[in-house]
Amino acid sequence: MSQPVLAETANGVLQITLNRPDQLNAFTVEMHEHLRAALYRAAAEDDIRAVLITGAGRGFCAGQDLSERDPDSGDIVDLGKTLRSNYNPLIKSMRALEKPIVGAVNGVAAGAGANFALACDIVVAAESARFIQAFANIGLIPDAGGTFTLSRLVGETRAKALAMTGMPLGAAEAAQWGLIFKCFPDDQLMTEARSLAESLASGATLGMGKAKLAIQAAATNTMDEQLELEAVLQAELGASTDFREGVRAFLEKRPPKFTGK
Ligand code: T3D
Repeated sequence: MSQPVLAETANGVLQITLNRPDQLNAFTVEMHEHLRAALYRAAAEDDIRAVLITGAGRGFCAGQDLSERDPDSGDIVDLGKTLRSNYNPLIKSMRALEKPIVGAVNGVAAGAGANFALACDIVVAAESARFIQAFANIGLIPDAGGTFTLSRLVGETRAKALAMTGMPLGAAEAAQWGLIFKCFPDDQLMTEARSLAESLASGATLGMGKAKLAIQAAATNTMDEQLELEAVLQAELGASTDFREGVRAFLEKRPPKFTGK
């Protein structure tokens, strides 16, 4: 049986490919286990400097695999429990990873699949991709961080409209709204996404990881707290090899060779 998640490294990038194309890469419990393992590996291995996440086949991810939910069984599935044991740890581990994550949304991203995509640090999408808060169609609220992320990315008005209507938002409009970074013609997506991920992986990734943490912290910090956090993190980075190399390379008028240390 094929693996539900493929994880391959090349040129400092761990590429994670959701691999249930016939179900548009919908999440199963097994897929969550594999994703957790891949993200654990991304955190643990120094040679992995950036992560690229995409989907196999025509979809990115259709959210929870609804065939794991039986509406006719007498048992009520505790969705709070499935969120706490699968989706919440997934989103938390993506946000905690001090390495850049590029999401390459190759096709439809629906439900938790859309919010999983939006939890990546830099999201690029194929022109034909759509983002759908499909929860509205089955009487749920956006999860996988959606209620936090959506309003911050596109404001409350648009966040509520997406959540309540479940309307598909095309990639070009998603980029105009600021929901994602950029969209590319379908046949160029993976070349562009790989090139972005590899260029990040060869950059000053220690600093990128701290920038990620600081920008995320700004969502809840006061200005004073944020200024202090910047001072703490900058002190740490000022003692890094990458900082010394960056300044030295500038003064010597040559490209820097960063190691992420
Ligand atoms: O339960 C909990 O733990 C709580 C957490 C919830 C998180 C969530 O994500 S809730 C939201 C779940 N997702 C959805 O409601 C989306 C359901 N899918 C769709 O609405 C549509 O499939 C799409 C809009 C995503 C794509 O439409 P389309 O027309 O391009 O494709 P399709 O024909 O509907 O789907 C293709 C196949 O994928 C099809 O299988 P088949 O008929 O070829 O054998 C379809 O059943 C399967 N598929 C698509 N989405 C799911 C799925 N199978 C299982 N679960 C899915 N979510």
